[in-house]
Amino acid sequence: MCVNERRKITIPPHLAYGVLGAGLVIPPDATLVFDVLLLDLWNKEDKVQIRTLHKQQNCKRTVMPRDFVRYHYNGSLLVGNLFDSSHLRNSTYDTYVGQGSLIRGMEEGLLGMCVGERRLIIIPPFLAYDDKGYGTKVPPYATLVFDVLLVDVYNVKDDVNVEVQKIPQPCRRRAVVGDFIRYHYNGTFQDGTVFDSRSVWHSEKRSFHTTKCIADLCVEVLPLAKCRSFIFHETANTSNLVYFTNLNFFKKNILSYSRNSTYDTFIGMGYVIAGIDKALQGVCVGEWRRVTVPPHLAYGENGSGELIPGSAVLIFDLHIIDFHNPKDQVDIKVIYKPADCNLTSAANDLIMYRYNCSLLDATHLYSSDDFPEPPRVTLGQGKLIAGLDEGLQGMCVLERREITVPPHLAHGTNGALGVPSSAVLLFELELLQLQKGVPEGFLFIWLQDSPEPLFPAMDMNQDLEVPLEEFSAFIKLQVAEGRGRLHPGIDSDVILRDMFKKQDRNADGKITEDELNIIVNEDDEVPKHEEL
Ligand SMILES: [Ca+2]
Ligand SMILES: [Ca+2]
Repeated sequence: MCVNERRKITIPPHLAYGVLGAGLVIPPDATLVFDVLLLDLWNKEDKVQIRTLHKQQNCKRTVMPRDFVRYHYNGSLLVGNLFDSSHLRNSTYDTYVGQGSLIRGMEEGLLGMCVGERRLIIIPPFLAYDDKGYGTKVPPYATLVFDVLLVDVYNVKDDVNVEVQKIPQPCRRRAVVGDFIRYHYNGTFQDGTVFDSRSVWHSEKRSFHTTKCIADLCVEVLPLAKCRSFIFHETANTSNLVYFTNLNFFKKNILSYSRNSTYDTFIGMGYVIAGIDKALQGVCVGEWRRVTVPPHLAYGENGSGELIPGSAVLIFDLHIIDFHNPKDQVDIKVIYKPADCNLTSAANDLIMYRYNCSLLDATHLYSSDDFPEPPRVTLGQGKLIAGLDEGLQGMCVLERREITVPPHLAHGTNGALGVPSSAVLLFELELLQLQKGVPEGFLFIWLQDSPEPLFPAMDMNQDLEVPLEEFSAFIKLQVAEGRGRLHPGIDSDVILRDMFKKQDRNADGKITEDELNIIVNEDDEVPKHEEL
């Protein structure tokens, strides 16, 4: 007979109670008819039976003794009567395996399971509740059938598991503790269910760069001591302090998190769950990592809000956009340098240059090709973001460079149009033209010692006065012969008129020796040969 089989068994008297019958119930020579339903069947030699109903192909970890598991189950008797179900309670059964907290057959039946696997585990009574049964629904000597779906497994000894999925080459630098990183992530549970990253803000401790710290939020978000050290953490090269801001701002920013904006934080300083803090160390820009974080390095036994159940293993797919250290300087990589490179750009020089600017994930931001002609700028006068100005110095004409500019030397924590907060920028540069400049405030400088005495040299026809024409001719001669330099980028006749006016103190249209000497003496405090 099979379990659940029902038979009508007719037994003639000579195979039953015969001529005697049995007491008052069964008369002599009675044919007996039994209606039999087989409810259960087992043998002392039976073992736990496992039937796999579904199993992932890619199973890297299976349940081992002392693991902690979370699973759903339906428990039924052999005939199919359901006696218990985690599904009806709407929560997984969570327990250690191999420590005697389960019936023996279950301890054995869970071993070797993968997350996402579904098994039937059939347990003979002597490995279940034996002669005692359990409650009103499990009778003594019942074989039990558990339909188990494994949701989660980890071991308290587990560390963060990092699988590098894609790593760009070359990886010029790896992130370390103290770096500020921007990354995207997807978070799932081990069974593949996505949890909504937007809603775990209160635990994920995002950092902000703003202006105010509300004490009660600090208490809520971080231990106060930690919050204080965070408040007074100063980022290099900026006067910005790093703060947590008020609750509404905090919520609004977290809740507006989307695939289009990165998650930004300092690494290794406790602003994110411990497992992520650890897993971010050693990443390269552009890298993809899958990180499996056991609950003791995530949200622990209590989980987080409605979204992260207690003791849940979390899997994060991380994509690193960029990172930098507040101490980083501009990184300059020379792509091409002409053989003849004597004249190089410096502060005060007027240059024309080409550029392409992008984020480190290759998102194009802006380019000189977007304009009718390449830009001209005087270096060293605060007209460009600091890192670009620095990266354009020391170049010769036709030299090409790639420079990496950390945010504190670019658009900082505020970002700019199209430039996210705290973004590292990559510039491709080519110097097209270079006109050596003069220090700020000067119109002309001597490149060699000026003639001594100056006035007779300037008064070329020796009539003791120097009108504009003579003055202009003299200065132009100095420039032509390499002894002096005019301010680049301005019409030289305009400059010469300005210079002449300054020297011609009484404005009679000519410079005299006295007028020239007064100016020279007034300018004594500046280096002698840099101005007339
Ligand atoms: Ca003259
Ligand atoms: Ca005069």
